[in-house]
Order: sequence, then C-alpha cells, then structure tokens
Amino acid sequence: MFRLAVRSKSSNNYLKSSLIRYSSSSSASKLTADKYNVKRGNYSTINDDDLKEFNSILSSNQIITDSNDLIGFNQDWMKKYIGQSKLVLKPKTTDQISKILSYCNKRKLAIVPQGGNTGLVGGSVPVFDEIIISLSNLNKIRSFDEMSGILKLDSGVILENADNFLSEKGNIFPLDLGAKGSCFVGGNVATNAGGLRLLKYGSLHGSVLGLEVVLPDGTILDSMHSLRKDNTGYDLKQLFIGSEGSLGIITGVSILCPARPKSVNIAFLGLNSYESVKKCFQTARSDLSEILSAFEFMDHDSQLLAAKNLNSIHPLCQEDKIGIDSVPNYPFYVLIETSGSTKEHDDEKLEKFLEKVMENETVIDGTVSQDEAQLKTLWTWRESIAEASQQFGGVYKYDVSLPLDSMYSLVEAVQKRLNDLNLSSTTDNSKPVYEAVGYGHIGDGNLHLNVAVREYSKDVEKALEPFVYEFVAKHHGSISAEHGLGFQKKNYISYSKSEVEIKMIKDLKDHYDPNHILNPYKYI
Ligand code: FAD
Ligand code: 2HG
Ligand code: ZN
Repeated sequence: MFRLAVRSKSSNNYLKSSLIRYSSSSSASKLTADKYNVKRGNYSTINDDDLKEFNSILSSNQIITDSNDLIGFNQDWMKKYIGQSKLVLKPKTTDQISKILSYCNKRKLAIVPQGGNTGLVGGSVPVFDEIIISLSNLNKIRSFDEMSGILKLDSGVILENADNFLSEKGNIFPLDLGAKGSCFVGGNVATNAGGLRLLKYGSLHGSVLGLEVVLPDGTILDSMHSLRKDNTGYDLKQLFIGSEGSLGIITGVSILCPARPKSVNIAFLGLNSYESVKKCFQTARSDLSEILSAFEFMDHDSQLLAAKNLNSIHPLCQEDKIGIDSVPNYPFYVLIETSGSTKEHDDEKLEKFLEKVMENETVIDGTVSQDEAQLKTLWTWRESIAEASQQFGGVYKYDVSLPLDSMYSLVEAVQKRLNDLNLSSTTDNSKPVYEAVGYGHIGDGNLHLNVAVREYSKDVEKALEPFVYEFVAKHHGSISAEHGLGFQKKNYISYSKSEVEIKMIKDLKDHYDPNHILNPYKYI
C-alpha cells in the first residue's frame, strides 16, 4: 500500500539550534597543532603596533580579542579542529579587507577567512595564531535583476537569507544545503558547495557569473559580471570557486538564480537492496527526467542515528512508535524531490513513476508529501544525519565521489575493517566507534561516509586514513566530492590529482600569495 500522508511531527529547527555558537572550553591536548604535530610557519606574531593599525581601519566593535569571545571562532563545527587565534577582525567593506590584507602581507601575518564556520574539513579555523577575518559584517544584498534572475550580494549573506529574499521575487538560490541557516554565500563559493539540488541546478562553477575578490596583497579584483556568455580570456572567477580561502577573500558574488518551482513533491521510499537504489535512480532519471530535482539515499543505520537524535516518528513507521523503534527494517531509503511549474503534470508523472517502481518491487514502501510542512519533515530525515552522526562525541566524515556500482561497497569495507580491528560496537561503550553509516547525493555520484565515534582517537583515524582514500583512488573516484581539502585532506590530494595538476595548483598559490599568508597549513 502506498501511503500518502506523513505522520512525523518533527520540525527542522534542529539545525538552527545546533549551530548556535558553542561555548565549551578547549584544552591544550585538543589543539589541532598538537594533535597533528604541525610546525608553525615563519609568520610574524601580532604586536601592539599591528593592533593600532587594525584600530585605524576598523572600529573597536569590529575587533575581537576577548578569550571567551574567541572560542567559537577557533573551533570548527565538528569540534574536531581547534586553533589558537588571538584576534578576529570583522570588516564591513571590501575596502577595509583590502587594507587589512595589504598590511598583513607586508607584515607576514597569517590569515584565515571565515564564513559561517560550517565547513567540515577544518578549513575555516586557524591552526596556530592566524588572524581570523570573519565575513559576517559583509551581509548586504547588492542588487537583483528580475528580468535575468541575476543576484549580486556580499559574501557574508547567510544562504537562507539570500533564498528568502529570492523567494519573494519568485526565484530560488541554485544551492541548498543542511547548513543553510548558518553558512554564508561566500563560504559556499569558496568551498564550491554541492548540496541537495546539484542534480537540477548544477554546480556553482556554472551558476556563479562573477566575483569580487581581495587578493593577498590587497588588490581588489572586481569581476562582478552579469554575463552568461563571455569568452574573453581566462575565466578567472573559476580559480576562486573551491579555492577554500587559499587565493583570495571573496567579498561579492554575482549569481544566476532560476525561477522558483511552483510545484514541489517529495517521495520518501523504503528499498530492500543497494541494487534497488540504483535501479530506482535509473528509472527516476528517465521517467521523471526534467522535474527530478533531488535523489538522495540513506542507509538503515543512518536513519537510526537520525531517529535517535530527532526522537520523532520515522516517515515510514506504521505503528505507534517513536525514535529508533519507529525506523522500519528496510536496508535503504531514498528521498526523491520533483520540482516543476504545473502541479497536475508533476503529480501525474510522480504517480506513474511510483506505480512502476512499486509494481516491479524496486520500492517496497513509501510516502509522499502533501504540503509544505510535510516536505520539510521528510527533508529533515535526510538533512539531519550530518548532525546526528556526532551525537555520541565526534565523527569522522568523508565526502567522496565514486562510480555508483562501487559506491556503497566503501561503507561495507569500512564497517568490516572497523569490526575486524575490534573498534566498533553500538552497545559496548569501551569501543571508540559507534557506527559507520552511508548516505548522500546518489544523483551526483557522491557518497557521505560518517563514522560516529564516542571520542576522537588516533586508532580510529589510522584505521580510516589512508584506507578510505586508497579505496577511492582504486575505484577512480575523488576524495572530496563537495567539502574540499581543508586541513583534513591536505596530505592526500595526490589520491585525486596528478603531479602536473598539483604543481599547477602550487604555482598559482606561489604566484598570487608568495608569502603564503592566506589559510596556511591547509589545502595543499
Ligand atoms: P566556512 O566553514 O566558514 O569556510 C569554509 C572554507 O571556505 C574555509 O576554508 C574558509 O577559509 C573559506 N572561506 C569562507 N568564506 C570565504 C570567503 N568569503 N572568501 C574566501 N574564503 C572563504 N557542504 C556541501 O557541499 N553540501 C552539503 O550538502 C553540505 N551540507 C552540510 C550540512 C551541515 C549540517 C553542515 C554543518 C555542513 C554542510 N556542508 C555541506 C559543509 C558546509 O556547510 C559548506 O562547505 C559551506 O559551503 C561552508 O560555508 P561557510 O560559510 O560555513 O564557510
Ligand atoms: C550532506 O549532504 C552534507 O548532508 C554533510 O554534505 C555530509 O556531514 C556530512 O558528512
Ligand atoms: Zn552533501
């Protein structure tokens, strides 16, 4: 029986509350520099003259030096990487950033650009005493052209605020992700974030039309174009999309925003095997074609983690149960979103598709959203996994691209490895690993492997790295599909890039940032 109503009562406010800046105290042994045995680069240390200079550029409320206020800026979202910065600057204009960079470059003071600090690879926080430049005060919408759908905005605008603004105009931001309430548009561009609808709207390499960037020596590169087609010379903005704060500070973004779909449906399905997930995707791609806007998959254990965290009723639960007891026994789940302009047309297409996949038993069970609240609830069961996986103390996250055929075998290989090494148990609290789960953007060939742990431990890390990267390289994938290299993967780029590619990346870095003041100890 195909159910048409969703019963879960949970809301998706979980993220907003969880992303409020934390206030836990850091201890010396947990510092990134100590944990990973990093040697401080040959940078200057901030002195009174430097502070005087920054005070001449910024007002006092744009400068943070209080140790309590610094904690949140020094620690990443996973509480895995902890830096030692003594100074956060919060400029309000591109010009102020230009002056700061020009000064820091001359003084050889290292810098970390920071957006919403939701990055998952340790790129947004310092390792030593780098100055944090927070983009949070650069938060204005600059212009919107209703005819073309081109939005120009400061890089510190929160993604959700940009999308809410566009919603009033009948448009949509061509990127959506679970951290939308906290991440900044500039951070999204700097990481080339993929998110939940890349399948429909493509990557930021396609939708970003122009950027304004401050280079390490303070030069302002004004490339805020509004042209869809421009073949005059190198496409320089592409250099900064995904550069993770290593080449310049993005201060402005010009982006093409499509019309907001008038009709949106979600189907949440239960399946019996990974083979069925692939078959379901193939059918969705051909039968839902132009209205297919997301195809996400989740394994059973990822739903258990979400249920434990949300403590609400799973969308496919038919009994009077709550939390983990409400999660049915299907090994895999799929969330399919359709977006279009005509409700009847989309409903009919989805209905036919569902009839087909249920009839040939690709799909065993399912439910379809009927209103905005249900849509949100269903998305919650997918979006909340990222947070749920760290509820036991910590999480090791991998965001890989793999051919669909070998995608889930990475999760199985990791589970086996952790069991063989006697590191994994959901019941024995003395074992560091709670669970290894898989989920992700199957429509983009992007798997998220999350290893939920009771605490960060060298034994677990050694069991996972380079094992995961070797597996990915062997299967011709990428060690980062969307979160980037940051601190976590800086030593592993060669698993995904050739020597020639790495040399070109290094040459560019040396050319534009010869003093390596921007985001040191990361990326490469
Ligand atoms: P930050 O974390 O502050 O910074 C990330 C990197 O960009 C750092 O290296 C930083 O130095 C650099 N940077 C930031 N701003 C600038 C700037 N203006 N100029 C130059 N460099 C800058 N990512 C995805 O791709 N897809 C997802 O679906 C997704 N879902 C997520 C869900 C959750 C719950 C969480 C916590 C994270 C998720 N992420 C996802 C990861 C993260 O949200 C993205 O990488 C996001 O784009 C980071 O934006 P931010 O503003 O928080 O950047
Ligand atoms: C997602 O798709 C994000 O939910 C986060 O990219 C993935 O936390 C993760 O590993
Ligand atoms: Zn993702």
